[in-house]
Amino acid sequence: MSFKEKVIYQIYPKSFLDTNQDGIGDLPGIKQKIPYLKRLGVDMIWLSPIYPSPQNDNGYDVANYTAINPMFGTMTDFENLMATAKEHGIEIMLDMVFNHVSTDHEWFQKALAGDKKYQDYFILRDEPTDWVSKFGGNAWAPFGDTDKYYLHLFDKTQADLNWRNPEVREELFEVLRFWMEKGVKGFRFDVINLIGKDEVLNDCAENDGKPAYTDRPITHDYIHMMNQATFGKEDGLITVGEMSFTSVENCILYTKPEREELNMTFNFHHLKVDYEDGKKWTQMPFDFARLKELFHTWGTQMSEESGWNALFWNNHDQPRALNRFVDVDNYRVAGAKMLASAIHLNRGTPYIYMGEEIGMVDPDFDSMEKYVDVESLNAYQELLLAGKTEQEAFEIVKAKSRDNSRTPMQWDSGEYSGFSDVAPWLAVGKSANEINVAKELQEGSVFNYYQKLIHLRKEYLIIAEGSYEVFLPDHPQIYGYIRRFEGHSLLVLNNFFAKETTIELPAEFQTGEVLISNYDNEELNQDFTLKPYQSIAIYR
Ligand code: TEU
Ligand code: CA
Repeated sequence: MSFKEKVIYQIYPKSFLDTNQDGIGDLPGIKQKIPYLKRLGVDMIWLSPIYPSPQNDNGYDVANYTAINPMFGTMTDFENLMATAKEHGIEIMLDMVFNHVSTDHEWFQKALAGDKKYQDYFILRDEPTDWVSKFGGNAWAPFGDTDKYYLHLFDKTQADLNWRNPEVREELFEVLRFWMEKGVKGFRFDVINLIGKDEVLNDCAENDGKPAYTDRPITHDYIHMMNQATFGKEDGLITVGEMSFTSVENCILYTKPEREELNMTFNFHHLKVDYEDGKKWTQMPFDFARLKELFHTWGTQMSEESGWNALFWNNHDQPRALNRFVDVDNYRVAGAKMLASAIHLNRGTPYIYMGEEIGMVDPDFDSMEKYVDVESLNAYQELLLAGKTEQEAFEIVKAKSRDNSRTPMQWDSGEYSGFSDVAPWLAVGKSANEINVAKELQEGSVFNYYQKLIHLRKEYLIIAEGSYEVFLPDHPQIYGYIRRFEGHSLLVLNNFFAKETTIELPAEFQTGEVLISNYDNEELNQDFTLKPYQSIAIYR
């Protein structure tokens, strides 16, 4: 089965299931839930980092790439998880954080101790540039008691690696081989479009310095080298690159098969349509016209140039999409299904973030004390400094914090939502008694809807292989597209609002078959009315 037919499920290990009652999710917890994931029907699970780490950025600060963090279990636990997954026909994708390492990593420690070889593993300069760290503040920090500075595009405990050094590249390629030998079948590469830095680094006032280090031409060379030295040789291995602040032109280059870089890319443009002036720490209703324009541009161009998108609404860095794009108090269930259809029938590989399949929502915390994420805490301080009141700053963090998606998985209505018997590392969301797996499997319909979408992708090749065509580009409520493959067509209509709307159905689809809808099937008349948050897919 090609990566185009697969559906991938993302797990944030810290928050999935705690089996040894320390308040932290673990590998045996994931293993225990493999049958649940099998029932959902996903093909592969992506685990956010499980390696030793001081956890300043929840594991995206890696201190050792080829070991398991004791907090999650042992290498044996990992192998057992792999075996159980395999028995159920589920593959494992690991998260590779290759742009930076934790300053606890022995490479950085040796560099600090004066070892010249390891100093060349990092980006050290006499003078900092004006680049701003993605977690706030200048992106350079003093390197020990030398008079040099090291680059950290993220937290100051995440030091950027020097990919210009061939020894660094070889070390990282060796990491991939290590996990491939264990049977890992997928890699998600963290902010991989930032690895290539120019030889001479210059100030860049535009966009906090991003253009100076993002999607540099040399990055494509490094990814191609990595492909050739490791996964490119292995059939069926899936690679996805997380691309920060990228462009469709670059993502086509990263994913066009003949370039031998990656299978697919994540980009975040569609998740910035509720950012005022492009700034995350603001609040604004989402701009539907902009969302459509992005989906249509990326859909069409990737289709025409044979690039491939990773499709997603949620991940561990994003507030829950239901809270952003849907009137969640009144239409949570219809909205969850509509959002799911919009991407699962689209051209690209869909990703489901844990809890999405039961329609989980943001935790609705009452105070700042509940938040733990480094980015949120820094942003709160910056908002206060910028003159916001505590209440205003809190409201923004509440809407935007990455912790929104990191709260424990809601398994049942137990005290800690069936995640653990003890207080978890991050509080459980308020909705746990209403929204949880046990209840969903008994009486809900979102999980079944996801099951059906996953199944359809395998049954109707048009979903995996069809081209992408824009439908009703100027409609104020509907995001629609047509897929075409071998004489067949699939029309997908998604009403993004709580208001009904009537459209004229093209003649060819009036005689079509409804593949899936979140409302009871109705007749396909020329004048077709979509109900609030209705989604419908018509095949002929
Ligand atoms: O995120 C990349 C990234 O650019 C994030 O800063 C993202 O823009 C932000 O979280 C949205 O507010 C990846 C990982 O997914 C994230 O968890 C890590 O913190 C980051 O890289 C550093 O490794
Ligand atoms: Ca545990």
